[in-house]
Amino acid sequence: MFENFLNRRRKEEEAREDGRLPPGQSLTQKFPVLHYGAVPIYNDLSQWTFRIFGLVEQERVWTWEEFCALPRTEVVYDIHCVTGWSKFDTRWSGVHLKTLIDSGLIKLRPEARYAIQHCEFGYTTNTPLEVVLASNFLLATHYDGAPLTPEHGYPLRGVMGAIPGQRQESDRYLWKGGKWLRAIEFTAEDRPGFWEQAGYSNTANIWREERYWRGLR
Ligand SMILES: Nc1nc2c(c(=O)[nH]1)N[C@H]1C(S)=C(S)[C@@H](COP(=O)(O)O)O[C@H]1N2
Ligand SMILES: [Mo]
Repeated sequence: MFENFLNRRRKEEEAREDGRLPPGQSLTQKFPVLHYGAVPIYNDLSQWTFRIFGLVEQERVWTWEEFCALPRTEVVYDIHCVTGWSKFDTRWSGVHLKTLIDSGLIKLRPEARYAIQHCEFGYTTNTPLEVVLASNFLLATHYDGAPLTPEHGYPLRGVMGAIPGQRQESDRYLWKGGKWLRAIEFTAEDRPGFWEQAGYSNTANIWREERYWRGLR
């Protein structure tokens, strides 16, 4: 027991020295569940759709089957929750938004500058466009080789992680990935989402420890 604790402490110190653990975070081996409100339960996905709308040349609506046929990617992320836990080397698979744009499946209008993720029960989260187009954002259907569990976002969630050993300007806390994701809207103006309106930082950069909203600038 105590040895485990010392081990974890040592790993945490190493990670901090490597520059892999952002300021104020500690490591966990568990996978905590964190969200506001209820977990939606899907008995079947026949009515489920995923929609791309707003400042796009053409709106898109994909059924579950169609979504599963999109070009897929597997990624490994370190994830960082604003409440202080970090988990290293989490393995996800799903679809990169950038791939859909590069392959012409989504055509953005030039005025598009922000992306709003829309989830079940009205949860939203917002980022600048370049953040969801970066390699550290994934539309994930699987975690660690298996479909997402209901509490982690089944059937589809946004995952906002950091690529181990890399620091990107686009690295954000995990709340910038919406669970039970149903749509992404592209906008010209920014629109603070659920946690952003509840007092969390609009920008949420993990390396600058942007946790809370510091008032109007
Ligand atoms: N729909 C929805 N997505 C959400 C949240 C939420 O409240 N609702 N919370 C966010 C927060 S704060 C975190 S840390 C992660 C947690 O993901 P996990 O429960 O899979 O660890 O989900 C994010 N996505
Ligand atoms: Mo979080």
